[in-house]
Amino acid sequence: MKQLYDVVVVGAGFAGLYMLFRLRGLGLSARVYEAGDGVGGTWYWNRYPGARCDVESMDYSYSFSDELQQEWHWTERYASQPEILRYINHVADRFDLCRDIQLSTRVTEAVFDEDTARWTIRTDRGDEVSAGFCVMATGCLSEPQLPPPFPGIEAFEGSWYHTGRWPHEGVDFTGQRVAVIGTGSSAIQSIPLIAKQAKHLTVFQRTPNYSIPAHNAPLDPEYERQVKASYIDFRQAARQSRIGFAVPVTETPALSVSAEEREREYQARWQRGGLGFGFSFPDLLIDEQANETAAEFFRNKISSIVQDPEVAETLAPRGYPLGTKRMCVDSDYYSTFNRDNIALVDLRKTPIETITSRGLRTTENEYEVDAIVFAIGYDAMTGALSRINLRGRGGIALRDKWRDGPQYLRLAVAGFPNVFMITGPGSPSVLSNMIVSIEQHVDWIADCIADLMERGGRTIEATPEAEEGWVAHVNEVGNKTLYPRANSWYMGANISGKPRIFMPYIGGVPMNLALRRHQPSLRLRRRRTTPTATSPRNTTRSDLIGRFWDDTAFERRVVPEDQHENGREEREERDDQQPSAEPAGRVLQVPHRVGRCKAGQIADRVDQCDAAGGGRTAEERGRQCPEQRPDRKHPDRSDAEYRHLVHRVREVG
Ligand code: N01
Repeated sequence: MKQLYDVVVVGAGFAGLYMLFRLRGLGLSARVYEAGDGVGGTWYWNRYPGARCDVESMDYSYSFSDELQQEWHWTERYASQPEILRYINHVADRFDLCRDIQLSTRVTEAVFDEDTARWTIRTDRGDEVSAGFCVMATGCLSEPQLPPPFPGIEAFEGSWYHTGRWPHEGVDFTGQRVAVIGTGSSAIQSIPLIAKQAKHLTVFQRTPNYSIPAHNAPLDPEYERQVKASYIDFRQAARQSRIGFAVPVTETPALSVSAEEREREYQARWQRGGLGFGFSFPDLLIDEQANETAAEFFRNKISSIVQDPEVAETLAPRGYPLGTKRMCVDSDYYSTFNRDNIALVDLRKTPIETITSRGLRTTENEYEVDAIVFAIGYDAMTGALSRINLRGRGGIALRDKWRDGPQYLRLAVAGFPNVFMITGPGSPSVLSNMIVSIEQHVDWIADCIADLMERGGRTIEATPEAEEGWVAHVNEVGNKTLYPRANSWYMGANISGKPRIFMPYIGGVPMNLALRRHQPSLRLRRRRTTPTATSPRNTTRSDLIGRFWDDTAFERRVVPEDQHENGREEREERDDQQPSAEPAGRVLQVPHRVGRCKAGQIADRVDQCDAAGGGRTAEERGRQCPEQRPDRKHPDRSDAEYRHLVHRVREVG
């Protein structure tokens, strides 16, 4: 007999672990399947030299437990992979999560049964279980581009590695001739360390990147003390920023200030280091000319660091706007090209023809090497999801539905009831601090499941119209920016044959946050209850969700269990997309206003949410952030300052 669970979670990285924590809190049974031999997701696999997070460590951590965030101590401004992995394991142990996690197990298939409205999940180890809900915590950058797409790879007699599948025991390149292919974040972090160890390193670059110094250092104890003393404010600011961590912003467009003033701003941000550079001016991602001023600043920096002018010119990014491929954050990347044991090959001039038994051959030269490091990235955002044979209503496969590009409603896909995707396509995810987005999505999903159960419903899913509208909105907002100008993995351009669509949502974290903020707490009732009609005086959390979804191009329906004998009624409801006058809990169908949701409105909405009150986690709800309480303004921050943190979103809109 199949083991029954309320929820199956796929993946035990940051998202899967917190999802499990929340499900436990609701009293639900859950099973987490993880392909790795340990928890940690990205941070379990990415063990290449120099791997570290380019979001600062005080920001890149869970906020759901005050005890956890107070007791954990980060040692550096930017945490290294081993330290982040230690943190994740600490969280797993501290909250006793491992007993519900099955490691070394890859979910291969999940199939929806319309009669029972349950999912059958199968794994590569022969498990076959049944669950009411499936949560995909599969990560955005977890499906490495493997095997490397170069002919002749099987003939290579040396060793080769992909940065995203690095050997746990590490690799000693001492005395070796090494090739690194790729110059994205993984390469830019590993190249300085490999160059120090190897006898010789050749870097094969197809597209030069914009990389800014990290200025990494031991964590300043005074900064740590300050953050720990005001964590609620700190997290609040992160959630209200478009990218999930607060950075100083300027309101004045780049071209409306003098060249000297622009230079001063760029220089100050270069000096501080990190991804905040992208926020030097509000128009950098929407105005090509403004962007060019920042790009030129980078090129000048590169030529001032790299001594050989020809190498400097090869490293100088041109032809696509700064920030439209993921910016990199490095330690000594450009200066590494001043070493005498490193060479740079420009693949735009001399592409790789083949890997040979002794190295690789470009259209111009043959390079003999002992080891090749493929830092060539991932089938991003959709790769891991498409790899699972996920079959929804009528047996439709997700990978078929997504053949021409992902269709989604931020957390859900039409035709796939009770499946949620954490930080999937169409969400701010990879454009944000992942932990902030993850917590927001997980909280929403947990509350939604609890709500559905409370209302006696059995399935919830996106409607095709709302899904279509959301995809159109994501594209519309994305197309107002310069992002589509680059051949980036955001666009799926790095994978041959992948549809070219801007996959993440540029509207920012606050929009999703606003969804969350409108939800008062809810206790799961274990027995089914008779749904009651809503009234303004007796507003339930679902109504609030519904209303907000209305405002944000979402639509949801709840179909009660007793109407769900064989899914017939639900299919019928699906065919009728008119707003329903059904009482809440029976069928909740909210009219959607697709396309009207402008980024500016999103920001305004967030301000309103603050006024509406409502904390975020159970602990925070208990304590209530001062900004959210009309009677207690925070003494150190004005409303204007907080509004300031809801930056850039208006400009993008
Ligand atoms: O992968 P990438 P990554 N022939 O796709 C090149 C996150 N991350 O692993 O630009 C030749 O960025 C490709 O060239 P091009 C972060 O979000 C975070 O480095 O496509 N070259 C590019 O140079 C990041 O963006 C952190 O022309 C080929 C490189 O390989 C994301 O993960 C650290 C090629 C791939 O770069 C992915 O980063 C690391 C081919 N056939 C990663 N195919 C931190 O938090 C690809 N390339 C610090």
